[in-house]
Amino acid sequence: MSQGAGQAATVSLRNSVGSKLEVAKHGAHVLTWSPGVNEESVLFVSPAAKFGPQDAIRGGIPICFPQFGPRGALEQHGFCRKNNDWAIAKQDEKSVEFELKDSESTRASAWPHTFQVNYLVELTDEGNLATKMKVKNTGSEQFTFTCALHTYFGVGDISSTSVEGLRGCEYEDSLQGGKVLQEQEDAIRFEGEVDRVYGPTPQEIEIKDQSHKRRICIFKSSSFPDAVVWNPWIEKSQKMADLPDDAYKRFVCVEVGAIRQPVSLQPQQEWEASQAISVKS
Ligand code: TA6
Repeated sequence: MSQGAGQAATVSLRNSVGSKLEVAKHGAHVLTWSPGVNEESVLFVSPAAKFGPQDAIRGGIPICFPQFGPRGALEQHGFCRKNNDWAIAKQDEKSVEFELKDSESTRASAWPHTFQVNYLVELTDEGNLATKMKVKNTGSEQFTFTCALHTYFGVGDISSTSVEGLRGCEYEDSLQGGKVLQEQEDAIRFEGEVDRVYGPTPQEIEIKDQSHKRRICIFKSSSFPDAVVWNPWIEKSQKMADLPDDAYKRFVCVEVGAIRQPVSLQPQQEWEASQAISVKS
């Protein structure tokens, strides 16, 4: 472990082709990922991000579990992303697996179940970023959860960025009180705040980052049936203390998850889901 970005205790991985990533133990939070040697991280982290033990880090890949957003009685996005009890279960030169079990504080929360989450972060030989999340019901009663990997992708300019692959998908528009609509566009563009929960969605979604002349490809397992597309734009950014006012121009969130249909696990039942991210010119 070392002290990485913002002085959080982090694990760094690097492979033979110079790809590298950094994960904070706090929240098992992937902070940076560079697919190629001397390349900037593909993930966005706010210059004003906070890294305290109670903070949700603005950027990278926050883990939203056991609740996405305000969809339940827990705090926004659940307790996982701020949790300091993640342990390193396994580590080798190209991967690290974090493990979180229920604790006194989680059992005292509005989601008092006994559980185990394992989160594997891997740098593939090609330099791609692969993450897999497993949830096990280690208790004696059924429970349900919603979750997402709330990935912040860095882009050169949000105004020349689009998200592709969701045409025809149903979505809940958070800006219209969750009104259900259907995506009509091949390419979702940004001319204001966008906050939509799509689902069900295809396994492949692409971010076209024209300014950097690249495509960021997301491949998710079918057990992540949904995808959130979010950019706060101007007004919401100005209300966020951990995001500079103009930083909305430099990222888009595409968040794979199980949101619209909560996941139910019987005692001893397991669920897993994964996303792999690659960059193409
Ligand atoms: O990404 C979708 C969303 O639920 C938005 O509504 C916005 O709240 C965003 O997450 C960030 O949430 P946070 O709690 O990290 O500020």
